[in-house]
Amino acid sequence: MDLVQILRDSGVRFAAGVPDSTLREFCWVIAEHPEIDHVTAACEGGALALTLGHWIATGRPGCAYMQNSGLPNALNPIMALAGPDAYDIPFIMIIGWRAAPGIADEPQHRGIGREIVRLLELADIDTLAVEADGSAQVRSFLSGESSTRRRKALLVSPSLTTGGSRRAPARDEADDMDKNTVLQILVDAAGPSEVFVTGIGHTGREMLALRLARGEDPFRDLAAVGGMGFAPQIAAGIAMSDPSRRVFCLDGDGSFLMHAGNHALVSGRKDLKLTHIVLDNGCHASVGGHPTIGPVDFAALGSGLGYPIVRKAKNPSALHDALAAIANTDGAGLIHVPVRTDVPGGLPRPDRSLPAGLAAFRRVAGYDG
Ligand SMILES: Cc1ncc(C[n+]2csc(CCOP(=O)(O)OP(=O)(O)O)c2C)c(N)n1
Repeated sequence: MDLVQILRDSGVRFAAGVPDSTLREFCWVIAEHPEIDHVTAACEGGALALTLGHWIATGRPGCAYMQNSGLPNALNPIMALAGPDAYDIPFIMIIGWRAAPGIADEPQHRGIGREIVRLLELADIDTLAVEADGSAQVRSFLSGESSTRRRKALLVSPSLTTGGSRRAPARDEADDMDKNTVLQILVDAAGPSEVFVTGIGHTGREMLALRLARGEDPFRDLAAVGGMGFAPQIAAGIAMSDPSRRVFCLDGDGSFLMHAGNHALVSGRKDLKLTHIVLDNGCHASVGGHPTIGPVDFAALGSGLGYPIVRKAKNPSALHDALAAIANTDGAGLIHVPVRTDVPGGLPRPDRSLPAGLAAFRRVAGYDG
C-alpha cells in the first residue's frame, strides 16, 4: 500500500517524525515526496507540535509519524495542546506498531504494543489498524467518511513493511572510525570496576558481541534498551549515587538530541565521574539509517550545556587523549566521536530477561549487597 500517496491525496502537505524500523520505507518516501514538506524531529512530542503549528498557519492537518514507543513522548502536546479540552487541533498520526497483538517482539515494546489502542482512545484519537489490502479503508478513514474525530491515528504493524533499502550516508564518512574500534578503545581504557551504560539501538548488542569476543562477562554493561534518550540520565543517576567509580555512557546522536536539555544536569557538578560519549553517525542507524535532525555542533552544544570538558575525537589517538583529559578533570566530560554508519550483521542478543540482566549487572557491579 502506498500510504504516503494516500496521505497526499487526503490533503496532507506537511509531515514530521522520528523514524522507526516498522515504518522504514514510509519514512524514506515521505521525506523525499515533492509535495510534502518534511522535517525530522528530535522527539515525537516535537513532531506532533510541528503539525499543530502547520495547522494553525494553513488550516490543514499535518502528519506526525513515530514508533509506538514514542507515543508517550507525544501525549503531552496531544492532550494538553491539541486535545478537545485545549486548542482542539486536528492531526494525523502514523504509528509503527511494535509488539502488536500476535506478533513476537522484544520485551521493552510489549507494554505499549498491548495498550496502544487504549492509550489512543483515552487521548480522544480515532484509530485504524491498517490492513495490507486496506487502501480504501484508509482513504475513507482519513476523508472523514468512516471517522468523525478530528484526531486520527493509523497503526502500521511490521507485516506491512515494504522495501527497507538503506540510502547513502548523509555525510562523507570515509575518515570516520568504525564503532567497534571505538568500543575496543573505551573498554581497554576503562578500569575493571568502571561501569558502562549503553543507549538504545545496536550499541548495546555491539558491546555484548565485544564482551563475548574478549571472554568477558556479558552482563558487565547495562543496555538501556527502552526509553530512547534516557541512558545519560540513568548513567548520571548511577554516577551521583556511586562517586567511587567512573560511569561511561555510550549514546547515539539521535538519542543525545531527543531530550538534550537533560544533559545540563552536569553543569556545576564537580563530583560527577561521568564520561558521556556521543557516537555520531549522523543517522538513526538502528532503524534504517534515516538522517538525524541537524547538523548539530555537539562540542559547542556540550560546552553550552555545562560539561566542564568537551572533546571531539576523530581518530584513535584523539580518543585516547580525550579519555585521559577527562579522567584528570573534575566533573563530567563529553566526547563527540564521528563514526561510520554501518551496522554489523548477526549481532547477539542477551539470553536473559531484562530483570534478570539488570540483576546480573547489579551483582557484577557490586550494587546488590
Ligand atoms: C521513544 C522512541 N522513539 C523512537 C524509537 C525507535 N528507535 C529505536 S533506535 C532508534 C535510533 C536511535 O538513533 P541513534 O541514537 O542515533 O543511534 P543509532 O541507531 O544511530 O546507533 C530509533 C529512532 C524508540 N525506540 N523509542
